[in-house]
Amino acid sequence: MISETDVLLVVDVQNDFCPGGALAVERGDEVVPLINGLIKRFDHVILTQDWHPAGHSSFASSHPGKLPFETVEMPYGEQTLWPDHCVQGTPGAEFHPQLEWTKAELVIRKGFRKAIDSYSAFFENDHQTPTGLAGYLRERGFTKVTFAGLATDFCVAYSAIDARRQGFEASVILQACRGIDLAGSMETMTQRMRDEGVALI
Ligand code: VGL
Ligand code: ZN
Repeated sequence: MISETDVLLVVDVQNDFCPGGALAVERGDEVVPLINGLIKRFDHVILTQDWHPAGHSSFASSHPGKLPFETVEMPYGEQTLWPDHCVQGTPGAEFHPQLEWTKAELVIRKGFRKAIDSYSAFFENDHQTPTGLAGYLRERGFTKVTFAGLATDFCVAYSAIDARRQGFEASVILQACRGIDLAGSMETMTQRMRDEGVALI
């Protein structure tokens, strides 16, 4: 049963994470019809949107000599480098054209600070800078967050783990997610979600 204190959080269903996009997640577009079904069933829906300024520090192109999917050491720890993606205002940053998002009550944009990446919908990758989402959920009286979207092993997983750490119930609908799977990250992050008490559905 879905109650008034439940919210659906749709993570980064944007063109750049779908086939043909700059950081395409394999079969990423397959989640769209499933997520549209979930959006219909939930009374409350929030979206996240990866939203980087041009020249963002998570882009390999900002690090001479580095290639996408290599890592660099940032002041806040190790950071994977990505192809340029989800640049503010570009078509790649828009939601998938078939995503039925109009019902969403909030769009949380993340990754807009040039010097720091943000996988989680709650905290940037320094694990300290909040996005404001936890406060919003508390003020609205939501206690349980259900996650779907892209990518399972990055933004979905980090968001679900932070939801638990912020005291919310969290579940992930795996069928309605697709992963990047970099260096075994699908396996690692699903185990980490289980360990943190995220329900995998
Ligand atoms: C994501 C890598 C970089 C994601 C965002 O949405 O999972 N992954 N930016
Ligand atoms: Zn990003």
